[in-house]
Amino acid sequence: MSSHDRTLRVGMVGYAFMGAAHSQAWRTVNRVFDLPARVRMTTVCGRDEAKVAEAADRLGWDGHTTDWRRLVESDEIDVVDICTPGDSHGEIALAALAAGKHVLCEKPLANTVAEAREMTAAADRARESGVRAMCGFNYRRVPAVALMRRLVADGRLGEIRHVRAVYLQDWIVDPQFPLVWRLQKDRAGSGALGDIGAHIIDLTQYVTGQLITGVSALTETFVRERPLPAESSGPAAQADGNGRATGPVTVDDAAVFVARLDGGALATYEATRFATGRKNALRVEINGSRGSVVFDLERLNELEFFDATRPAAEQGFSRILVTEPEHPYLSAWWPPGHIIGYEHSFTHQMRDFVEAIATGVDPTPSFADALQVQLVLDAVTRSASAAAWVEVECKEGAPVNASGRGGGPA
Ligand code: SOE
Repeated sequence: MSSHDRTLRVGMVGYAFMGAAHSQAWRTVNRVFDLPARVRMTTVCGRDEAKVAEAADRLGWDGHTTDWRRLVESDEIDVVDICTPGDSHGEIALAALAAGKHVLCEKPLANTVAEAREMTAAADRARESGVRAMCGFNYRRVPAVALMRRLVADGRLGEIRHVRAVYLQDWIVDPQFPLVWRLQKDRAGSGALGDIGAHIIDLTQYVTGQLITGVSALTETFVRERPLPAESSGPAAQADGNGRATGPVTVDDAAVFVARLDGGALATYEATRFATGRKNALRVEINGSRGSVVFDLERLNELEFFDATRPAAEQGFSRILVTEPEHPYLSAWWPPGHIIGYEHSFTHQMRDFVEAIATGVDPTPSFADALQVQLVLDAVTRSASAAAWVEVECKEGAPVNASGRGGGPA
């Protein structure tokens, strides 16, 4: 927190898609929500001087730098927002926490469990001096997801029996799509699994309050060689039929897995970048003994609810329009029926982060929550390569189902 007023001076590292989404949220958060602190978009950081200078101007940052270490060490920065590929999350977060900066880190937290553990331990140490850390699982902050979680918590679905989650994209179906960083293991850690699978792992654990205890998984890489990006300094290039330099895809294009949750539910997950025609299709369905609920990101202002306690002749999935002011965040926006969008989840994320910092409480999802997701990602990867059921270690090191519930194949 700056010395002279309740201002949080933010430094953001990375300015591509997530950097742009975060910038929109930083620009908006104090204009929509009445918060105990104001953010100042102080510095954006990127490797290319000309490009980051242009991004600073376009995205609304006061200044720019090409040196993230200088940003992290600066006395003019209170918060570090990490919007870079996963291979730099660890070193930036560790340096920022050691420098006493609050940290928001994009998901997944890291590329490996070891890094995620180190980051979580550093966040735990930093918390003792009032430093806060959060991981950017933004879909938790869609009001319809909050309603979904409340219906489960209030017992309206009864005993949770099934969780069914998909996250479907198709942006790399064309084999000529270049070998960008998201397709390289050393940069991204994994492919669809960590990028979009992480979201449905976090979301289902968040909504149900249950943890994944074990998985059985398949992964596939459908296109194994791609043209190098124009400015690539990437992996050893070969030449394709047209003489263009190509490189190996080293991550999964798709991951599908079944899982047990520690409350006894069975779950199925599908994360793919090859669902032709599906652009950003996240859907979660939960079936319980007293009802079911469905969230679909393409209709993010709505929730489908089936109440099995109603008279049979009146039963059916009802469509709840989640725009009333009693739902989280919505009283700050527009009157009922005036819907919100994808970008609002990031503004809600910044709202909660700023309030947590200003009031001295821990924001969620914490790095420990994100470590739990990382442990599931790791279990899925190990299961797929071993063609076997793999128990998920919990963040404290014991298997999640040490509680005796859930567990491997019946
Ligand atoms: C992948 O293309 C991606 O940008 C993810 O990285 C984001 O987390 C997701 O919200 C949208 O899709």
